Amino acid sequence: MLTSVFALYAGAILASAIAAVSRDSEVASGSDFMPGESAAQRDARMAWWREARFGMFIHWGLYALPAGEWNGVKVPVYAEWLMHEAKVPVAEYAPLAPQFNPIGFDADQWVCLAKGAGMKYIIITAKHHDGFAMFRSAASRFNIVDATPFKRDPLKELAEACTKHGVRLGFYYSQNQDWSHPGGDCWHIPHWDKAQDGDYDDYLNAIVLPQIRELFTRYGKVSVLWFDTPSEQMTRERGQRFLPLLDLQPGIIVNDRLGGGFKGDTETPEQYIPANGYPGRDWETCMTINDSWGYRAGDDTSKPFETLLRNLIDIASKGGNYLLNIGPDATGTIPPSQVERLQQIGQWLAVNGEAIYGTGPTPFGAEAGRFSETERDDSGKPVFKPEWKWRCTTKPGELFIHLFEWPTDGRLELPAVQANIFAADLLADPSHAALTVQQHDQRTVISGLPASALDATATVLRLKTEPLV
Ligand code: H79
Repeated sequence: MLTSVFALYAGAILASAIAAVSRDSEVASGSDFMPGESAAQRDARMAWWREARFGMFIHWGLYALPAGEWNGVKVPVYAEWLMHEAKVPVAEYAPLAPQFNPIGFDADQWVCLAKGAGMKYIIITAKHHDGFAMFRSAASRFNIVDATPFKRDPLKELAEACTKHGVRLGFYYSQNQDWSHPGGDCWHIPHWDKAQDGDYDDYLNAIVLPQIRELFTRYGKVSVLWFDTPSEQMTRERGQRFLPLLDLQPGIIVNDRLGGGFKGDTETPEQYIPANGYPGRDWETCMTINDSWGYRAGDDTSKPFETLLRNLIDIASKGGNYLLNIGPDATGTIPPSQVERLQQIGQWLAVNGEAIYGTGPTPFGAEAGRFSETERDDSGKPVFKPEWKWRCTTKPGELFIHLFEWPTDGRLELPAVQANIFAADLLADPSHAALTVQQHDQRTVISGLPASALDATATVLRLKTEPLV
């Protein structure tokens, strides 16, 4: 039965909700990127990230120009994969650079959009798989300052705007794949252009390591380094060459995609929310708003606000972060439907943010859904069927119940809470009128709720608790 199986001692859970993330024995020590780091040092380093819960991913590069179409042929889905999918020769892709002049780019506006959306950090593609650097680089002339009429360094401008507005900045850097520099990896297919032939170590030594050094020394504080798509070539030994660079950015958080068996600081489920999160690990789901990371012409399939907000809440209730992507176009304009979605999320967070930021996972669990007994996915595992009635996030002494469905009779039943609930109200109620709570062995009953939801998408019920004595 839901209540008896999943109701835990809420007092203890609440007190330890955030700390519990790092208690698992596997990560009781520091990061494998930072030998010698203690568990306490790791907790201190991860503290802002665990508080943040919501970040902005930005995929922006030369691929915004073709925007998913090459020689009249639309390539499937991910516009930033165009060069790979259409097998564009290096000498045909490079001439995009002199056409790239995103004069509409406004770092302040982007950072303010993120901030207004309630996002606490930004991760932008410094270099994606196409090999083009969106920053000044002495390691390769294939960069936005040297190869475009724009000549400005958008990462520099973003770094300054982030400092000004109090938003953290991190860099995505494609360390393994590079389709333009000799020796870079081309992801499971043979090189389609002789110009790509070269030595992988030379590529790492001449392009990757110097460019990461540039990113770590010219832009002030870098809060996150986001690697992507390692292949077998990124051995342990090669991965280890990156480690000394991390010393240039004390406190940096690094994801789990360097390769070479390094686990890094964060799990990075892409385009999905894990059924039960990753108990004992920090994690971040990255997702597109529409169907492509990089700008794709005509893709106005932005997910409904309801879906995006539920994802944020679902992720927080499982102890993770939501890294939600925007794909600005080649003029530096963010697609209007993406701006609109972010503003909607920001409006909700302005009222309900305390139920997201710095919260720990649910002490219940069954409310998230269940694994199908009949349906299996491609790898033979049972399919997880989410349920969308409610979710729970926690803080010491508080339970936040995010209600997606509103009870018609003013009365809500929840599983039993093994702590004394001494107050209940709704975050969206300006008067914070007290609701009535009855606690039973198997369930909790809240009554006196308004006839209709205060927020059509998610109304948050706050329960204040103290441990049972
Ligand atoms: O940067 C974003 C993606 O470009 C990159 N990671 C995020 C954050 C990424 N997503 N998936 N992959 C890398 C793995 C590769 C998927 C592929 Fe395909 C499947 C490559 C070729 C087939 C997707 C579909 C891309 C092109 C067609």
